[in-house]
Amino acid sequence: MANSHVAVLAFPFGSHGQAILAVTHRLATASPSTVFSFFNTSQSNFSLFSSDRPANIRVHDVSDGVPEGYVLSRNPQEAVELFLEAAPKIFRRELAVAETEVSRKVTCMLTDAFIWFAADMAAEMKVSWVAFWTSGQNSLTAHLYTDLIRETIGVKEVDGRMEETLGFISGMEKIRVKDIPGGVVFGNLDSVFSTTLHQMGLALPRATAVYMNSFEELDPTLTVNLRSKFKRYLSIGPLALLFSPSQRETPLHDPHACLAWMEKRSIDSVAYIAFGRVMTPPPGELVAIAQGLESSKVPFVWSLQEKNMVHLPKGFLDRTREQGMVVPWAPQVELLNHEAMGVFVSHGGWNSVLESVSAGVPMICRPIFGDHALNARSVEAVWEIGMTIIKESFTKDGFEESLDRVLVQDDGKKMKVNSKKLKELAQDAVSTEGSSFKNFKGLLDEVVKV
Ligand code: KMP
Repeated sequence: MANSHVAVLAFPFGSHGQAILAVTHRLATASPSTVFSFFNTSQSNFSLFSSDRPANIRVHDVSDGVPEGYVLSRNPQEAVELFLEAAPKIFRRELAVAETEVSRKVTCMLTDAFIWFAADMAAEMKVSWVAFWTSGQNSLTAHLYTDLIRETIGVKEVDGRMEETLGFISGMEKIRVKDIPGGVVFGNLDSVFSTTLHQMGLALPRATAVYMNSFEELDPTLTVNLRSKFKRYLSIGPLALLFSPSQRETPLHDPHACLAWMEKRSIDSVAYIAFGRVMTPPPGELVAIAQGLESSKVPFVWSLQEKNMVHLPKGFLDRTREQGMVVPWAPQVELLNHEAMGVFVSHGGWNSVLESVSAGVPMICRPIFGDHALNARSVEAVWEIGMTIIKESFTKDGFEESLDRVLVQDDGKKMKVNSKKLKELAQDAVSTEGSSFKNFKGLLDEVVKV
């Protein structure tokens, strides 16, 4: 609407900035008269804004909360926690600046769900708060029910209860205690990060709306459960399908000709290995991946950052020149959608899971942290579209056996069938009569109305 001014508050770590920018981009295109003030650290903004953006998105750099002269330790969580502690003050200050610059009061707060204190800011400003959960229904449920899980399972001495399931939460019957994210019942419950997740779970029911990059049909029981918790609950994904490749901003980038190589492979045969930009398994496991690939003879595309290639076994690249390719960058979505693709090997991060589901490709997951183990469990036991890596991390034999199970055994054929079914449901959800399509319109209404 003519006077709306949406303050977008990003969480500047992992893939969060990219996710909220993608949604902001679509909302801004759909509502050109609304101003979107996008608040994010300069470092994160720098990595995001290489391509064009609509003129009604105004980008603001905010402080990362690291005190002058402070030297960060090697623990990546430290930067996250320094930011979270400083963020309420930082965002309040920058919001006031933006209101003056735009000459419009903020009418809606659109924030990453991790920025839970936006609940209080929005209440003070008497505006709506729309929160974005960038992972799945499963992890969101774990954080919403943290108090119930703690009361039922306990918070100390949980070691003996790791195999128990969360049957007391509708939709979580197949999830074991050991699958839930750290900081809920095990790990350091008093860290700034754990407290943030807990507070977020308590604050989200106050939001005007909570939306996420998933689709209702992926987890119908959890969808009903979540809907009962929120004022308005909107699944709008998979975003990559909702905005189809024809609307892609940049032409296809495939510098290593992965797709031409795929053309020569047979159907459902290739293993694609990628762990995203942030997470990589330790060097010993990279060696195990290489050995497992080599002895399995499975054709592969391995997306591996240049700096990690030194860990590959001596002669591996030469010996596997025919079998596969190791590349620093690959067109992931196009690869996954190629008919020769057989299995996606990843950490089980939400975006990877959703991209695999969207392409109908089974998965092998090697969880690293956060919601990865939970997603891997859902992949294996709820959707039955893949598995957690045998032995829970990469070993030569465990990886070879996992590849065999998904690519060769009858079990794997069932995974393939189930993956194809989920892909169809995902496509239905984003079609003009589908749930995600309608929910995106609902989100637009919530965000731009004054
Ligand atoms: C740094 C990060 C993330 C993180 C922890 C970090 C991140 C992220 C999560 C996460 C935690 C619990 C969930 C889902 C996700 O944790 O990006 O249920 O998403 O130290 O960047």
